[in-house]
Amino acid sequence: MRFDMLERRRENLANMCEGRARMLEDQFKASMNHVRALTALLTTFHLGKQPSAINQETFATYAARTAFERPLMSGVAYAERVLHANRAMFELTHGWTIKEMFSKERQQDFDEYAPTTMSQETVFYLTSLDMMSGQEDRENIIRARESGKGALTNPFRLLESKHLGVVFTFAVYSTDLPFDATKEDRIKATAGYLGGAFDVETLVENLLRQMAGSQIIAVNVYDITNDTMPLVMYGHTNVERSDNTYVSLLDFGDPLRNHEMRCRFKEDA
Ligand code: WA2
Repeated sequence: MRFDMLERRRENLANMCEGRARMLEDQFKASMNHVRALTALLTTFHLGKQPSAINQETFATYAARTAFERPLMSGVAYAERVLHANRAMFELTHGWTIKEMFSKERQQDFDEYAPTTMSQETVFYLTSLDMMSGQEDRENIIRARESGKGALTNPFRLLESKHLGVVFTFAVYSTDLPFDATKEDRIKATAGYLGGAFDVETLVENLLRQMAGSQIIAVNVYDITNDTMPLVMYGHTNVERSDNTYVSLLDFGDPLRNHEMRCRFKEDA
């Protein structure tokens, strides 16, 4: 191919990749901002009222009515922080026992638990499961509550759907904390966790399929937090960084994680 044609092809790939990266980033951030807004709702109407003005039914209705605000999420849920000393009382009040995430058996004794108490209908199966029993969810819960910022997991297979995705978690505190509160202050004030699953495998797929040129380019998204071991977050075929690949940086709003999009023309295009 002539040099100027190759140049135009490259430019075309760069434009398509950047367009996709910005679209994905915007939808990710919009979804996360809305989960953050939900924490204010929970603080005001759940923790701030005696008795709580939010129950499963109210939460599920509100979550369904605002689902369009979280275009890449399959569902949101609230898990309560329960200390072991309060477990018996908590289980008696709810009329169910706290369960391990994968076996669905009664959770064995630990210092604390994070059972889901309210959920959007689409992820109702999380109810009563201790979200601290899954490694990705657990690490995310701990990081979110110590930082007061939103946290994203590694890409992993989500419960039930088994789709590849990531979970986003935001801590809900029982008191307003100063911005410079210590980790210990934050842990002590933690009342629960609001989170949601980004079903990347189906919802990102949908988004990208709708964009012009989707038949001719292959797109992958990687978590490159550990640069020597990129983790596939989206994509069927592995796209190596090479001369034929354009790389767009992605910022999903978790400063401790890095992501990138890699695009190339498909073999026959
Ligand atoms: N939500 C949906 N599917 C999942 C999942 C999850 N976590 N974990 C594994 N599959 C209630 O961080 C608190 C949501 C976790 C929030």
